[in-house]
Amino acid sequence: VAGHFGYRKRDQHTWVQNFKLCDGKLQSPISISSFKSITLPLPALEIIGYHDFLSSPLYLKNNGHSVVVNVNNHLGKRLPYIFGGSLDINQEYEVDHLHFHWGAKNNRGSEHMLNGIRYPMEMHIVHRNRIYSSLSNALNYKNGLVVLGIFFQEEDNKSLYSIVNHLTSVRWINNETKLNTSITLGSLLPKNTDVFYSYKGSLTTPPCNEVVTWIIFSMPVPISFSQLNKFRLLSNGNNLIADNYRKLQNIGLRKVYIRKL
Ligand code: 1SD
Ligand code: ZN
Repeated sequence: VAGHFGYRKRDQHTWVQNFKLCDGKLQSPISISSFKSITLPLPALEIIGYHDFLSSPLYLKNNGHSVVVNVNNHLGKRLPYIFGGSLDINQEYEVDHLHFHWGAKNNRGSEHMLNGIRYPMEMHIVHRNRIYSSLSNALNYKNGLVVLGIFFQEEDNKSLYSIVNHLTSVRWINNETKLNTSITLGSLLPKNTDVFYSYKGSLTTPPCNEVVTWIIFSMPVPISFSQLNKFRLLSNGNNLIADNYRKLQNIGLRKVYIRKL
């Protein structure tokens, strides 16, 4: 979606010069506190088709900012989608792609913080409102996107093998490789999706459009140290991609809602 931007402190300060929206009042990520969140009696988030294998071929790509699995080529079949939860009634959001933000060290990497914790990695499953024909079209509308944010914490995890084992093939920018095993999105979600936080925010990368309903699951997903280290070897040509997370943004007047069981 955007061209050049960097994650080093001095680079992040320049985002607003090239991308005006990054200076808005509804920016992401934010620091979430369960105490300050407002409990709402929300229905469950309906997560449909997440246990079906995604149509192959699936490609894993290093885009210089992250590593991405595109899912939007599900020809013929209906894409996995979500509705309910904190989302407006009758609005369905189809999966488009997923990508990761990670740190060079275990004490950083996630974009959002939860109760003072920064996890070593955060996965974003980006969804597009079905009423818009494409991701770039959806970027023009307040209800355009939903991103599911999923934290990882260090522990072994077999369900990540299919992605992690291919990371060495996408070490360099624009490298792309075909996954030789299919994956389900469900295997990448936390065991429990009943508890989540939701707030109105933005893309965490330029151009920072304020079109994202964020849904952040409270429960993290396990990832092993050696799996994390494979992400940490990915390069954009000049530097390692690690530490590809945006600094925290002000919550301002926004409310964060929590759904509990
Ligand atoms: O960083 C991603 C960006 O690469 C793109 O995927 C965009 C949606 O098209 O979303 C942002 S983010 O807000 O999900 N980090
Ligand atoms: Zn992201």
